[in-house]
Amino acid sequence: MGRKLLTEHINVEGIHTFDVYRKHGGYASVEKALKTMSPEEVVEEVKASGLRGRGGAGFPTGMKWSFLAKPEGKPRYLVCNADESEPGTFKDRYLMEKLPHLLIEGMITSSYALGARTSYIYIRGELLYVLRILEKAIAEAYANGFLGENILGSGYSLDLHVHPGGGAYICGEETALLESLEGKRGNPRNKPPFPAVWGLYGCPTVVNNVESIATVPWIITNTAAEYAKFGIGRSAGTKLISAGGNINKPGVYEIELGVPVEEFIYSDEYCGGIWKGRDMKAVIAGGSSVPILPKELILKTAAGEDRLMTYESLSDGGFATGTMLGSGGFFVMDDQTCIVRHTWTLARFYHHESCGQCSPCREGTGWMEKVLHRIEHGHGHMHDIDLLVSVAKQIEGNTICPLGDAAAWPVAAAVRHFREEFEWHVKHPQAATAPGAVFNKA
Ligand code: L3W
Ligand code: SF4
Repeated sequence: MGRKLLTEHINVEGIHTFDVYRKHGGYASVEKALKTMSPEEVVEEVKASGLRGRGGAGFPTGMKWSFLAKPEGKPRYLVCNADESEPGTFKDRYLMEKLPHLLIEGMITSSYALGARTSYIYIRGELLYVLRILEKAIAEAYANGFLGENILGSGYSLDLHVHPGGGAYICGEETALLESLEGKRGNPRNKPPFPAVWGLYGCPTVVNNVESIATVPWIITNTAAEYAKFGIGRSAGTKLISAGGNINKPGVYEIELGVPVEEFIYSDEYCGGIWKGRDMKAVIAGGSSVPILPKELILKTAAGEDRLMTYESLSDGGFATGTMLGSGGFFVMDDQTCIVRHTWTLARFYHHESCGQCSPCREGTGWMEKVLHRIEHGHGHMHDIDLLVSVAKQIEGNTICPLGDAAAWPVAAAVRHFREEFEWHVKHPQAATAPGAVFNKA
């Protein structure tokens, strides 16, 4: 069994309450930071840990913190991005539901490091019951002197609010989230300026994912040096993986970064293999926004080495042969899965969720959905397959926010790795549209 850093006590009865959480060592990082460390020392410790953002981009957390501008007379904010909406990703919900005080502890210690006096948790609007859990836990933290004025007599004060999200995938993009938090429509802003300079209400703001913030308590309590002992190279620590699809044991797993992909999929400690004894066809390793990989490439890199669950190994070979760790939404498809149908479903999602601000995304996602719909429904032409690649290329890199790329990459990768399956749909429309029909290479 791998060591659990965040979820060690997740199944302890009553761990969602202040008293039980405290009994199991909870809030130690707040005591340590506020009583014995300067804010700069906390930032340095997080930097030294090698922690990278767990929301999808993998940007070094300590570096992001050190970019925070400190202009005279302006407040600074910490905003937790809890708008988890990436298809296939459900680890933040699990963490907040089971361990609300871990996130609150991370918010306090991180806010202290950043000099924030007011902080926010922006939670996906649909997760109303989790919002209630957090509100209850926040009230307990106030009642026990861990939030509010003069926390633990340290002179540091913090108010923490939970804010329900706007009910759109795009509100999880950090600048759209800030717009939404300000009470406006969640349209992404152009970057730069980054939120670290111009964030909430035009003030310097750090936006971090739930899991990133929930990792800070362990680092501060146990030291960066201890944290850096977990993982491999630039992929330090552990990562929560939301495992789903056609596997025997779907769920959330905290893995030490560096576990071989094959072990993750087939061992009983994790996914337990493919359901119904079937073969595996493909995997989306990091949430729906990352390129899909066929079985051969998800298990081994192009050089024939074991693919590992790390930022580097999963992206080995770029998009020709690799993918991304992303948000850790690990979705496995068996040999009965239709890749064309799956790609169309995703395209429909991104088209629906595009905010419509930039033409390549607004128009391109619509085109991709339309073309995929006709291929899937037996009306496609051979040139449609290249048209998909061409539209994807024109979206990539030409949009305000990453949703454009997120819509383009899965389509381009599906055609790159499963062209034969698209061609089969075009050449054999009747067979392809029969109920339950799936392309069979043999
Ligand atoms: C200051 C600079 N700050 C970069 C900050 C930036 C942001 C972070 C990463 O998208 C990805 C996306 C989804 N000065 C800075 C700087 N920053 N340079 O660093 O920035 P970026 O632009 O690389 O990414 P992002 O906008 O954070 C996130 C992908 O994640 N994804 C989506 C996951 C969705 C969820 C969910 O629903 N919860 O996790 C999955 O792979 O496509 O590519 O903070 O400000 N010079
Ligand atoms: Fe909106 Fe799409 Fe442009 Fe992002 S890329 S700003 S979602 S239109």
